[in-house]
Amino acid sequence: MNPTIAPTRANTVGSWFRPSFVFLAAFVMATAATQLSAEDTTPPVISLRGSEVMTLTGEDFLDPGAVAFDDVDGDISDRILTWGIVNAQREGMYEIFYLVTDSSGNNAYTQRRIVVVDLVAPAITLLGDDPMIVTWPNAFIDPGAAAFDTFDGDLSLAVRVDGAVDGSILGGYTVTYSVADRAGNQASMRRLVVVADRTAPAIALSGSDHMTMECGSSFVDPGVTARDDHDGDISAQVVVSNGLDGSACGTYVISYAVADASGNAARVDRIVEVVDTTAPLLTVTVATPRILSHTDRFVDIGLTYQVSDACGGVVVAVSVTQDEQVGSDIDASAAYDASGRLCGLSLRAQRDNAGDGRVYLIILTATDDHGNVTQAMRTVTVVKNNNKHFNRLADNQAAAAYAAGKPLRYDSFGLRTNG
Ligand SMILES: [Ca+2]
Ligand SMILES: [Ca+2]
Ligand SMILES: [Ca+2]
Ligand SMILES: [Ca+2]
Repeated sequence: MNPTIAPTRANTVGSWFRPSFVFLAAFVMATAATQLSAEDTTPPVISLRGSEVMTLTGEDFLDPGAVAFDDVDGDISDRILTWGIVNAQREGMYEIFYLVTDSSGNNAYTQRRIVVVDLVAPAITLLGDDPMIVTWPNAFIDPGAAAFDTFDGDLSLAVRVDGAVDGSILGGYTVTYSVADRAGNQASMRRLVVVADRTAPAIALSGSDHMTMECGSSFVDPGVTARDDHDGDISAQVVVSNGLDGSACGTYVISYAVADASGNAARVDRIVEVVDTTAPLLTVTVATPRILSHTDRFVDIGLTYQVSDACGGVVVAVSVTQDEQVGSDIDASAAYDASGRLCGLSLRAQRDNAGDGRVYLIILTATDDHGNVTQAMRTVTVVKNNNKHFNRLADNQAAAAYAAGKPLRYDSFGLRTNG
């Protein structure tokens, strides 16, 4: 009895039912009983193409089929009936039966065994990045992994995860995903998770971001403070890039740079303007502040001076005025050295007859490179003789001229200069 068997031709596998040899034998016997012929009693010869036992490891089953020859009918391969089904995606032992009958009802059969085994490990696919960066101090949220097996299908729910990630501690962590199929084939994949500090430090200027300093003085840097979310106070690691030249006027940029231990960098700049607002230092000495009027001769008054400026060069100019004019002669003469620097001054030892003596007011003007000016003055008096009376009058005039600090009425200088 085999009411559910539905034989089909050629290699087509037509039923989910796996017929046993017992069912097949019953069919053969029934067929033989009804179709035996006395003329041809020799059954056909049926033989398999390909191997009698086939092993599949996941690939589709392609039946190589069988051939059949009969002594009377010849090649009757196209009459071969085939039973059986192979599920190449399910492990197991399968049988395919091949039956042929000649035109006189003689039967022949054969069979093939197919062994389906799973030798292929599941495939794991990581979801999300690998490596995966987790920004400290956030927790690692595992995107998981998918697993698929050619025999078992989706095994994602069976994936086992090993390896903890502590988002509060910087470093690299390994998370392992593993799974096995029903046949015991193992698969695993690893993900590198890096807990990283990705936030740059905060760096802040102490003091103003735009400072002014006097040329020639020392720059006192108010500094910066640097604080990192992970490393804390890293002010001591700030690197200052300072091209400041405090002896030269100009605008300078001081850069403060710092990086946290993870290499996140921060920078801030400060502008420093070096300015010269300080006038030169000037001291003047006259070795001969009083000269006698015996003749009209020129007398070197022994003028010396020291001048300096904290920032750059200084030019010194001299002017001489006097309180009286006698004739049109030249009354003052300045000397200059080879470099054009004032190096001496001679005045005419002359006075009119008013009897109070002549007063010269000598003004030295020192001007630095940036226009800052210092003036210093001295007086020289011309007395008729050493008479105390006349001396006192002349000295009083000189003191008044010095105190006034203003040019006197007559210009003695500029009549002749060498500079
Ligand atoms: Ca035959
Ligand atoms: Ca497998
Ligand atoms: Ca940081
Ligand atoms: Ca100056």
